[in-house]
Amino acid sequence: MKLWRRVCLLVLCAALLACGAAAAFPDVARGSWYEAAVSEMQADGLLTGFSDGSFRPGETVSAAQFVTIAARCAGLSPVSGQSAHWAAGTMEAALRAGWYDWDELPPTGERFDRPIPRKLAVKILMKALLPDVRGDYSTESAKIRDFSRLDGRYYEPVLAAYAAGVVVGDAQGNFRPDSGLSRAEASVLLLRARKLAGNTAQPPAAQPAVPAPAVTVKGGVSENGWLQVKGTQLCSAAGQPVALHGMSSHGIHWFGKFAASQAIANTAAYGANLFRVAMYTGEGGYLSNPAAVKAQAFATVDAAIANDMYVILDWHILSDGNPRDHQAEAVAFFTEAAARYHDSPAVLYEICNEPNGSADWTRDIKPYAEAVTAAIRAQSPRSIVLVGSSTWSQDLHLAAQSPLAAENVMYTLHFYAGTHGQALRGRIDAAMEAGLAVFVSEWGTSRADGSGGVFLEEARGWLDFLDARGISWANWSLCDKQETSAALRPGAPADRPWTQADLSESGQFVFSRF
Ligand code: IDC
Repeated sequence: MKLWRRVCLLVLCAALLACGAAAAFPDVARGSWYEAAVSEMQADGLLTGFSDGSFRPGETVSAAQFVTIAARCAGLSPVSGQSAHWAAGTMEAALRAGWYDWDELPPTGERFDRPIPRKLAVKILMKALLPDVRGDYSTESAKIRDFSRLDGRYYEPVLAAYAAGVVVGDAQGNFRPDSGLSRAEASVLLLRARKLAGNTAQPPAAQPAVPAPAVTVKGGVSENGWLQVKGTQLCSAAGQPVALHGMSSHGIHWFGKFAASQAIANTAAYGANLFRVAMYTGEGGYLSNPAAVKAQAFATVDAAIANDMYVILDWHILSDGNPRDHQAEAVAFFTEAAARYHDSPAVLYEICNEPNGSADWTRDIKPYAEAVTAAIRAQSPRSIVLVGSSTWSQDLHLAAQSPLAAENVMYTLHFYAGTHGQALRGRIDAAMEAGLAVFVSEWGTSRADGSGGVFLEEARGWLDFLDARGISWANWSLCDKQETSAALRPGAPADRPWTQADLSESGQFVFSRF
């Protein structure tokens, strides 16, 4: 009898518990297109609804709600947050996991309760649940009628989501990247991604061969001394692989105040061990006003040296696309510079920023590089020389077919994250395989015209790629110009240390990567 009562009690409890877990949301319509998804997610403890018991399927999902559900789906635990918002801990964990960037949802929380745009929701769910899926650009973009409205920053996740069938678009075939989505829609999308993640978990997708990160050291001139090139790697005097990271100035004849001592020291304070002195030759620069611009360039080099930083002296050809046109001036300039700095291990010489137009590697650039390198070596035999190639320093493959015979020469590759991607990365790998040492002496988070974006997702991919290969870089540019590649906000001061608020979106990202 006693036993019987206990069994009854147990059965009753179990019934109540099951009932509690499955208590359907009263506002989820039976037989609706989303009912099955919401019930399944609820049964798995992924959806909890509001304290009044409702689910509010038609309500627009907020960023905090979406990230919270995605975190439950992916098993991501909260860490300590940066604001008092109820979701701050989960948001911080998602940010650190790289699901989104700080500028998309600042950790200070002011956008947590706003509707999350579809493009960002898709990015987050792909990162959280299907990070290895990729979509072919032409196949997938053809499925999206309003593809032209999608910011390039979201191409990768959105194309992947279409390829995986997580997103199918509305009745007109539009993705509507900037609209919000309802809580019902969010549940359907997340459940689809979760199921696919479960299915794709085994067997693991074949990983592309990514080289193990090169173990490089940082540190300034006093630590690393005279640099040398060993194989394809820049090394310290002691032979240890070194990576230099820092900012390029904008044209020093325009933005000289950000190429002076305090500004350079400010980048060092964030961890930079390199500064690039962009001395335009055309555009009203050195060739128009040699004495003054040279004095300014040398003063900038001196300021970098005083901060124990490596410094690139850059003969910044741009509108004057063929370096041969001013070879005599370059030889004279670098002869004087190398004589002045012959006993300083800090200075690297970049002898032609970006040959372009008709400039040809074999006919123009290589003979120019031989002449200027010889002039530098006559004064300073050990200095590193950086050589650009045709097509704005993108034609590494042409340099690799016919490299210079000299030692301690590196070949520059310039990229802009909103314009250049896998094709140029492929050239770097091919050039390294052919034995070239590569230096990314200029790159931007923007498009190649210095504006647009910023493309932080793409930039992150690029920097990870460079880190894995021990490749050094300088970012364009340290100035407050109204263009997205500028690292400083318009009006930022040049005469005191900077706070985060002085840095642009690009600057905050780049400085965090020094
Ligand atoms: C751009 C500057 C822009 C300036 C323009 C012309 O960002 O403010 O008006 O030059 O002087 C390069 C060049 C670099 C460009 C940069 C962005 O080396 O001088 O700066 N870029 O367009 N190569 C590819 C991109």
